[in-house]
Amino acid sequence: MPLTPPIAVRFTVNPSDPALTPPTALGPAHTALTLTVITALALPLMPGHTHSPHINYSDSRHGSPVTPPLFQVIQRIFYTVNRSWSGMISREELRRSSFLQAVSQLEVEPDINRMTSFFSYEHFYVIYCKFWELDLDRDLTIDRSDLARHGDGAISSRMIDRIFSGAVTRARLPRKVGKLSYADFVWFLLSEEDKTTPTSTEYWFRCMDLDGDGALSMFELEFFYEEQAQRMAARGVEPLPFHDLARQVLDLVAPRCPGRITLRDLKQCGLAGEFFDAFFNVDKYLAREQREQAGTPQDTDSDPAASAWDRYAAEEYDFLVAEEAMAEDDDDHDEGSDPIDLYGLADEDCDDLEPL
Ligand SMILES: [Ca+2]
Ligand SMILES: [Ca+2]
Repeated sequence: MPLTPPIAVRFTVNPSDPALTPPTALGPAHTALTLTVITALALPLMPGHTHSPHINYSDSRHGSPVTPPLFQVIQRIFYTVNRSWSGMISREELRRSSFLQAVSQLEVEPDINRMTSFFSYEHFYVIYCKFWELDLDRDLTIDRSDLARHGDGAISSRMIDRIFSGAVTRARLPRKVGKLSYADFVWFLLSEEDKTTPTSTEYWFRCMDLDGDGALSMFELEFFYEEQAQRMAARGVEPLPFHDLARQVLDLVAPRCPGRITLRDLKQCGLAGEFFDAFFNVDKYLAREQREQAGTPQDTDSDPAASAWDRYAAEEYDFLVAEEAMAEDDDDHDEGSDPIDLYGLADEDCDDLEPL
């Protein structure tokens, strides 16, 4: 049985959201799938959904509520399929993606949690709980100090600044200054916990490309490594001098133009995760270094065919289930412990009292 979300929060598609307006650069509306249309397509696929399976475009434009599991499924669809980051899925993007194949598999797969690419309720629950842990004031947004607590403070402050700078804001989505929405957080967490995907590589590349010229220069690498080195020193680890690290990184990535790393270089080298963690996630960088020194580069208990995200989500879900079971045990224990003496009768002879 899936766990119950901590609270039934409802997200609403805002009909005035500019993201729902087709951009003229991409042609007329019928050539691409908008957020609203994807909502309508995905809604009937959700387990236990309570809305009409015949929801249509006009219904959504009037602000049909979107429940968190559905909202997240939509974000995952865009994260994986909308390779252009336009907020509009083109026919070509849909054709090249695994989404339609995943939809067809729903007809033969009785357990939706096995559909880990888009539809898993367990994956929704993990992301939702992670958001819930950070959103202390319950305003359904994440601010800088909230995100700084993610992963016990693993992400550097310079990278957090970049995430909030708008470098990875998808076009036309309205956003509050200094706030990440739930949708932004879904993109952040998917990118942070699986740096092997194309979208993740693009996400972090955009963050590190400070001047937006399409290449990571030595200056940009040093800017992020400066804080990373300080954080390693704070953990009692002597950091490599930047020039030594840069030499290692350039050997790893082998950019076509020496000293300038492009997005294409990073995708082609297949080691984007190692690259990014070396510059802004000190804990993952050190953990990988320790595993490599110990000769155990990968968790031997996990399914080698599973993605980094699938492994992360499975571990976190098991942890959340265990945590919830412990909380229930504590509740049961409390109920079975000494009763509160509401009436001050504990020291009196109560033999003649009727049980309440
Ligand atoms: Ca908040
Ligand atoms: Ca640059």
